[in-house]
Amino acid sequence: MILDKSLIQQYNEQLAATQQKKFNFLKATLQDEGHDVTALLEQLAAFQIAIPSWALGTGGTRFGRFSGGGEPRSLEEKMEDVGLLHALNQSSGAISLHIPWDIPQNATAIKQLAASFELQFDAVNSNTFQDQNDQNYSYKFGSLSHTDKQVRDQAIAHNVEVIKHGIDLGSKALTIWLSDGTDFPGQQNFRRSFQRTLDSFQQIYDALPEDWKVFIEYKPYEPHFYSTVVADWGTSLLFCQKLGEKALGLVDLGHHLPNTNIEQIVSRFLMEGKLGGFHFNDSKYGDDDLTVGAMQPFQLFLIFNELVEGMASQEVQNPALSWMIDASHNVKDPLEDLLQSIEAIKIALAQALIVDRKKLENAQEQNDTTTAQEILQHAFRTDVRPLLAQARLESGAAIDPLAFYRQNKIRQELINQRGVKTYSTGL
Ligand code: RM4
Ligand code: MN
Ligand code: MN
Repeated sequence: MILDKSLIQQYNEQLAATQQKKFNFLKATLQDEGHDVTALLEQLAAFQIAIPSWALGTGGTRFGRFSGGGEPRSLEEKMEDVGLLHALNQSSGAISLHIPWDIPQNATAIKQLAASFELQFDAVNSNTFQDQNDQNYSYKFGSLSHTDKQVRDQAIAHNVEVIKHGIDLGSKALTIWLSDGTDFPGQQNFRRSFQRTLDSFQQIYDALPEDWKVFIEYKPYEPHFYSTVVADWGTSLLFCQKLGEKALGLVDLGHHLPNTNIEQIVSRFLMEGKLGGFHFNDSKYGDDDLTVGAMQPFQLFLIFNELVEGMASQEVQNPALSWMIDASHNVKDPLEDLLQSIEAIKIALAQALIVDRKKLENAQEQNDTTTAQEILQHAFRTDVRPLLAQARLESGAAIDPLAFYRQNKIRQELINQRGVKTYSTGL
């Protein structure tokens, strides 16, 4: 479905007066506090978050899947959905493909289609956590870490193939989430499986074009329940340090054990110049893949606080980061969920941008814990939503994308076009 942009304009006109009132109040408050509101608006408008091609359909659990209707049936329709999101919020100008779930059959045509929606191709993702019908060897006992060289070679070849697809589309990074691990104590020798994985990573690394990066994503458990080869940020960092400068760590917010201090991990990665990017989602227990900000918005803010501080610091030399949502839903409309996630990310970014850095540093030097806490909480408790709405208004997006989506019955329209019983590739 291609959105008629004049509809957005008409819609914004209805909301313009209320938006103006709210924005003027916030603008005056922020200016009093010494912020450059124009610069803030620019930073917010420029911030783009990639949408994964597997988040546009209803996600399943291992117990079942309930399609919401009107799901995209092909890569082209998935791109159409991302284009729709981008038209609504001007903040999701990139798509991240998972291979082989979404293999572009005709790269030139797909690139043209992407350009028509003003979309770029973000990192490409490999998949050696499932067996495909046409493969020779099974990944049941691992892929890049497998004891059998033939299995490892097959998994390496798949990653090289994914890089090739990425090159054709103009991607600049490969994300490897390696599901390899064990379910029972004694099943594998930890040291040897690390060494085998390092050797496999090295071969993939060697196949990267000059201007590419590889992101090594970590995850403590699932699908395996005793050990995971790339279990945590320390292991990811270790691999990256051994591989070289193109290898960077990837933080998926759901890939931590409960109560982990993720913001400190972010700071450590940045300190070493080894942070590649994020997979945003939220969780209460594990890799729940819930809507960003649905459970722990304060944690999200604290993560952005580290990012904003770190990226601006002279002491930090880290390449530009890659931002992506990695969530999948079985009860919500995926497009509504993505709109909410993007909003939550941008709220956290805006709040982190208005932290009084000088005062905070001063409080830290003085060991004034109370003031330090007050400064962070003041930013976190500021309602920055009118700022986000203003950035959208000024970039031609909808003031309130979710309300627009509902008002224009977009899901119903997608169902009319695609049918009720449609299923996207993905989990
Ligand atoms: C994993 C991990 C990967 C994602 C798959 C679908 O848990 O988060 O990034 O590609 O799920
Ligand atoms: Mn992920
Ligand atoms: Mn995950």
